[in-house]
Amino acid sequence: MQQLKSGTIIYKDEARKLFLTDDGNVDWDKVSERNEYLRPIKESLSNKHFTSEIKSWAIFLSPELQLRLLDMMLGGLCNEDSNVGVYIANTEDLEIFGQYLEPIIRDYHKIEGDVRQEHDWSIPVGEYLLNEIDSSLSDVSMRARVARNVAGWNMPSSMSLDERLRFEGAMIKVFDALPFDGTYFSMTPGHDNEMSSAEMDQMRADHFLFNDMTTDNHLTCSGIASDWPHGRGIWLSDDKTKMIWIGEEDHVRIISIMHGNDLGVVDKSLSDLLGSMEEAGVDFATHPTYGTITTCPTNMGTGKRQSVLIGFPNLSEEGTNENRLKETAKDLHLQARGLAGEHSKMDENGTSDVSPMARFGVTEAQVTKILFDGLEKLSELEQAA
Ligand code: CIR
Repeated sequence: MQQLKSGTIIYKDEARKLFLTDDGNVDWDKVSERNEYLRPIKESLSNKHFTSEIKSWAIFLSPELQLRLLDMMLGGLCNEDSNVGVYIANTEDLEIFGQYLEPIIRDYHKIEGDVRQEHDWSIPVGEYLLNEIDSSLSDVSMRARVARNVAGWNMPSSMSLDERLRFEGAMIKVFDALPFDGTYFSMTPGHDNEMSSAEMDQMRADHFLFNDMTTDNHLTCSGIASDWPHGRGIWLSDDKTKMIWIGEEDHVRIISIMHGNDLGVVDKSLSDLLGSMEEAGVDFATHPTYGTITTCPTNMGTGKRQSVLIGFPNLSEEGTNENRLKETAKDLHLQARGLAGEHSKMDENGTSDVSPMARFGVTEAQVTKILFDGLEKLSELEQAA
């Protein structure tokens, strides 16, 4: 079988064919062979949990379900750098393929025993003040987002072009009902709300808009980036503090970005926006145990990621030793990313996007507290470094 090298971009139809028999059924021996090849390079969770028992179970699923299971695994099978390697494609997949997916989710989130995701948005304003950690932190870029998928629609990796366009139309109706003034900017060619390339560039420079998804083979081979840029866009509030992405890794990413020093303020802005979508009738997909159903198992639970952009020149050695900052943050259960998301670089001031790693088994309120407490400790270590 052709071995896909890192950096190769392929799309779902092509990816799937690598693991099919001539008559179009899943060839599980090819899946096993590929996993054997990948294991010594990097063992993703999808690879680790594709045990001989799971293979025997998969072979007896209906041909249609076997294809659906293979589709979910394409991200891991087609990328040598995959960490997780599985993307959920339908909101009912956790029921149908739980035997395979649940061990992956539990492994990633280190879940032991019976845990159920709880939600709590009671996050105080005026308590998590960054300038009380360090007086220089009075005007910090603060971001909080939740990933959500809407019940009744296929998830992004399994949507057709027509469904992507209908979904965008359904969301535009929701935006019209929001109690916030804002505008929808579409990336769909020829759309009434199509944004210009200058607007797109500006939104990316402002870190409002997501990147071109076709440059990431995890997203292309799994089908998440299919039909790009059709059905994709962003709703942006007039005050530019609230935004909703359409058609990225999840159906919607609901986001608030604010400058200031009070983490609770950005949470309030985000929960107001999330609540107003629910009031407008959007039924987000949830699972009784795992909470919010997201495309990537890493986001299951709260789907919430909260971050701040702060410089750590000492711990990062003026940006020359990003790993030192990353490892120090990791010990505090925080992730320190570069300036433009995962796998991007920090600057010479060691400016990093710092967020708690936990998404599942913590509440939304706990995510904020973990961020604040972690920043307090990271700041002390920065001073001492
Ligand atoms: C992987 O398995 O490495 C990719 N599917 C990405 C995992 C991290 N999740 C994410 O960026 N949402």
